[in-house]
Amino acid sequence: MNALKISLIFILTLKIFAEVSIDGLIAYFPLTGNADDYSGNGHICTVTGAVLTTDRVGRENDAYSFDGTNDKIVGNANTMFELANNRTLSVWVLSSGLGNQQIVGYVGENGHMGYMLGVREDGTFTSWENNYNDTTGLWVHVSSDQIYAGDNKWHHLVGLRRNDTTYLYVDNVRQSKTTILKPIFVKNSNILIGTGKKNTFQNFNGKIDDIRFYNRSLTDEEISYLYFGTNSIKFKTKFNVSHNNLHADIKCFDLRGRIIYKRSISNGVYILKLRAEKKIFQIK
Ligand SMILES: [Ca+2]
Repeated sequence: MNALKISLIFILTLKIFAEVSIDGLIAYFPLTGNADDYSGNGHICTVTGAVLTTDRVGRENDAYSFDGTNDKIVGNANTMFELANNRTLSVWVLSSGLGNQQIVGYVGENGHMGYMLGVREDGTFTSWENNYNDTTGLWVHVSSDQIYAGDNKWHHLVGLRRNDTTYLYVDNVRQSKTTILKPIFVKNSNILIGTGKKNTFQNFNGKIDDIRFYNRSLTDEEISYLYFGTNSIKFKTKFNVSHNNLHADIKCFDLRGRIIYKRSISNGVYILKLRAEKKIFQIK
């Protein structure tokens, strides 16, 4: 194997679903025909009033519509959602109404204690968190730089906590405001979708889709992948592999030339598996 050098370039144009590592994915609700959890953790949600509707690319019965009055989806309590530090909450949302509304989060029965994505009175999107208790209350909002309420357009929201700081991303852009408050939780907290409390409160008016909870902070590249990967029809992936008996470097780029995945590997046999729509490409 002396001086063996292999250089390979694969250029593939594929139709790819969003694929971010499932590492740390503690709940995943694609809302495809139902409100089932596909993370493997078996979370149970109950749908009240919300109805299936078309998603952001026109797929029927692939998102839920909420009437802004009493529609909601409520899930179970689980300590795995009690994330005071690193976490990520990702959702696609279409707002059809004005006023304070709640989109998705993990919050106590009193509407306090936890974290959530929502719409504020001023029309901004917000990632809020709260560690209110009976004697002292702290409630902070990381609001978007622009107003989106009622624009009837799909937007990708990510509420994320990374290294003690909470950020909000809208359509792959990190918003300027941040906060450093850590939320706390109560035993009767629940997954809440389209409502601010287990009972009806500040219910959302619009559509919600593709909810992901992670117990880690996604990287900017992963957020970009969630945003562009699900929107883009064509996705060019280029692999550069140079093998000099020591290591190989693999890099994948999106259509804009940005690196979406990179990894160095040592000698061995590897299987490269790409999952595109209804197909799996495998290279050994
Ligand atoms: Ca969906």
